[in-house]
Amino acid sequence: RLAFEAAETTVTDGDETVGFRSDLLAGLKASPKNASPKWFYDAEGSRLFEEITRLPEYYPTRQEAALLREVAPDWARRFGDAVLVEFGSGASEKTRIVLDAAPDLAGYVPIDISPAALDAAAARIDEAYPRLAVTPVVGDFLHLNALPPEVAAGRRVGFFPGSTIGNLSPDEAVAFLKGARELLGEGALFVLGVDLVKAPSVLIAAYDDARGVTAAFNRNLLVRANRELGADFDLGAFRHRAVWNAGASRMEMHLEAGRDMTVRIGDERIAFARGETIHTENSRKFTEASVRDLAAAAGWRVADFRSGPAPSVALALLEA
Ligand code: AVJ
Repeated sequence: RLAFEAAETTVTDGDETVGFRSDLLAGLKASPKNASPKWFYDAEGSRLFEEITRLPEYYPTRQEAALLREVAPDWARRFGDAVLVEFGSGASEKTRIVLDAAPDLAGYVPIDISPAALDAAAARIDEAYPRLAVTPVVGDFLHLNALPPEVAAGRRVGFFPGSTIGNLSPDEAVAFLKGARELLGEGALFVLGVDLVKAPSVLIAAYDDARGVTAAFNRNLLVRANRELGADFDLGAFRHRAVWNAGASRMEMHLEAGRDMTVRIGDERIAFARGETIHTENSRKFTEASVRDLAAAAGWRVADFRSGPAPSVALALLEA
C-alpha cells in the first residue's frame, strides 16, 4: 500500500527528525517554554496513549465509545456510500463502531502522524472490512490540503473523535474546521467529538493518573529528544504536572524542572530555572454553546448534538 505524503509533512524518519528538532528548539527558546503535543506520538508515545485510554481515570475514550455506539446507527443512515476521513486516527479503534453501523461506506482514509500506529491500524481495518478501500495518509492532519488522488469522489464524512480538537487553540480549531470543510468538499458531513467542562477534580485525575502512565506519556517527549536529537534531558529532573486553567477552559500538561539546569540539544544549550515548565499540551473542554460557536465560526451547521452520562463527553454531527 502506498502512503500519501501530506503537504508540509514528512514521512521518512530522517525528515521527521529535522522537523522535530527545529520545532522543539523554537518552543524551548520561547517564553514560556512550550512544545507541540504532536511530538508525543512516536511508536512508544502512541503505545502509551493507548494505555491511557484504558486507565480507570481517563474516562473520555470509554464515554465517547458508548455514546458513539448510541448515535452511530442514526447518523450512519445519512452517510450512504461516502468515504470516511479520520483526522488523527491512531489505533482506529472507534472507527470500527462507525464502520459497523455504516456498511455501505466506500472508503476509509486514516490520517496520522505516527507511521507505526497508522500502518498497523490500517492493515487491521483493511483485513476486517474487505469491501472498504483503505487509503492511509501519513502526516500532520492540520496541514493536509488534498486527499490522495485514488480516494473516490462523492460524499466525504470527516471523523474527528477523542476531543483531539481540544489540543488546538480556538483560532487553530476554527481554521482546521474550515480547512476540513474545503478538503471534504460539497455535501460533507463531519463527526466531531469533544470533552465537556466538568469538576476540576475529575479532569485533573484523568490527566494525572495514579499509575503514572500519563506522566510517562508526557516525559516521553524528553525520552524521544534524547534518543532522536542527542539531547541530554535528565528525565528524573522533570515532574509531570496537570493543571486546570479555568479562564481558558482547558487542561494543561507541563514538565516542570526540579532544579536549575542547562540541557544540551545537539550543539544548542537551553537553560531551565527550578520550577520553570515546558507547556506540552492543552486539552480544551467544551460546552454545547462553545461547540456551536466553533462550528458556526468555521461555516458548519450543527445537524445534531448529543452528550452522554457523567463524566460527559459529546458528539456533534456537522453538515457543510
Ligand atoms: C488525544 C489529545 C485527545 O487531550 O485528552 C491524554 C491526549 N493527553 N492524556 C487528550 C492526552 C493526556 C488526549 N487527546
